[in-house]
Amino acid sequence: MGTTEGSPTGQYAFVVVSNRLPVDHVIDDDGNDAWTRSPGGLVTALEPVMKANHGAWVGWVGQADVDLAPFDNDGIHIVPVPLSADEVENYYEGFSNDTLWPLYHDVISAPGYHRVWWDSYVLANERFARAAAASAARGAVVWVQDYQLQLVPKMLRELRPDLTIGFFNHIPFPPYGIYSQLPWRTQIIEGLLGADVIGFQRVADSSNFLRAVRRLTGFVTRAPIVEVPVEGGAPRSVVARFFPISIDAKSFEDLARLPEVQARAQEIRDGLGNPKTVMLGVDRLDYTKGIGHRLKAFGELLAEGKLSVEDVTLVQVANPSRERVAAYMQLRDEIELTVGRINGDFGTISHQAISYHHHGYPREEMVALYLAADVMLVTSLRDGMNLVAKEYCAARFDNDGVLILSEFTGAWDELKRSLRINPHDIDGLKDAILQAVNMPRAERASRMRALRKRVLEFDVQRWSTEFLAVLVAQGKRSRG
Ligand code: GDG
Repeated sequence: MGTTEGSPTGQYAFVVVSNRLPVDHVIDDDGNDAWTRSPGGLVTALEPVMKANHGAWVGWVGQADVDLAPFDNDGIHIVPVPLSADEVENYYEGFSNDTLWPLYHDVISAPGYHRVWWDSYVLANERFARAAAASAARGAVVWVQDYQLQLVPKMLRELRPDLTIGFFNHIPFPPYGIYSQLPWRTQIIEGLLGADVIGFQRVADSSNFLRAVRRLTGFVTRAPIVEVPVEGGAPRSVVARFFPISIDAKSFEDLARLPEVQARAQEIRDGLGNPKTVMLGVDRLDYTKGIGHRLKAFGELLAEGKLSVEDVTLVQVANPSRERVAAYMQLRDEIELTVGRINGDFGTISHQAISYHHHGYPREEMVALYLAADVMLVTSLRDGMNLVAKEYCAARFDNDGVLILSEFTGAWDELKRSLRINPHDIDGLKDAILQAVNMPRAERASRMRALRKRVLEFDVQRWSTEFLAVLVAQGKRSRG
């Protein structure tokens, strides 16, 4: 890595670094390059900070071998980082999505440990770090996002010691007994400790991280602080604590209040043959989400005659995801086989058991689905937060609807008036489904009011404001 003297200084006081840029490349009607802003919560939360602080966003455009010059897009300076087809395969699909993702989600699927993947991860992280270093003004605040970029904080600190560096991990941080499998476990910990503040979703994640720090480096920790020794100087303090992420709650409620979205919700119910109960699952098609467990519970309830397809329909949106990774291809086959079996066994000419959709929808349609659903099923086996659970509550301004929520999600720490389930306990899951289907209106309302209060108060704006306040304070403490 280079040194301070060698690295150029950019002009941006606030820089976000994430694997993917918040814009998608499209070709417009005249055949020219154009950009559409992806409407994720992170972008919405950071947009005001970006605009007020002359912000830049460093990330990959999502296509291999596309090298574009930086450009401005609606008040944000966009800095594309190119990735070759090899890097997409090794750094992204390989090390990020087939090593770190399964390892950090309790090895639900077996992680692959391949040295070529790791080498590519190091090189790609270096490229992101250099692009961030070249964009950041002297003393700027840089916020690095997620598990694909865990080496960036250290690399960036070596290039630019003047920067205040934050990192947020969107996925869980595993217990040491699992984390210690990783052949490069010490390098990742050292990479993260380059930051001033390391944010996690849950208290359990930050404690797991602090334990890994103690075991692998021997550095002293006094939660939430890690004292990182500095050669010939006083130790540097790093804050590692939880900052649960949230959603732009008001925008979901605003959409739900639109008459056309409500009309669409009714149309969805009509289209399903107006069953008494509509149950809904919305997930990326990922093995962490427990879709198979949910289908098993529903299938058994139908088989036992405790539910009937005339009364209950399950709508399952399975958003296509990581389709080139083998574990995901296999998962898709398993889920679709199960859906086909359940529909074949229990469906009638007029009533399907499961209405299954392997595609993504516009946000308005998602909100219409939330409004149409009497019961929302979140059955993750492990999930950093799970934003879908929060979106469902935000949309339900009518104080109706029942949220069934896995205790293995970050959201469970906040949404305690949901129906808590352990997705591995199929009988418990079936009981919760029956309880939800039969819950009296007054109980639904009282639970939903409490859930909504939490989600509307602790929104993504608050999350980013709190993280950045701690980060800036920590930066001042360390660098005056
Ligand atoms: C990771 C962590 C953590 C889904 N289908 C459609 C669609 N979505 C949107 C949802 C929601 C988002 O995608 C999914 O967020 P989740 O939090 O549920 O899950 P991951 O994708 O795994 O996210 C997770 C999150 O990062 C944030 O830190 O909570 O734990 O795994 O917003 O609404 N959106 C649209 N159409 C779809 O078909 N428009």
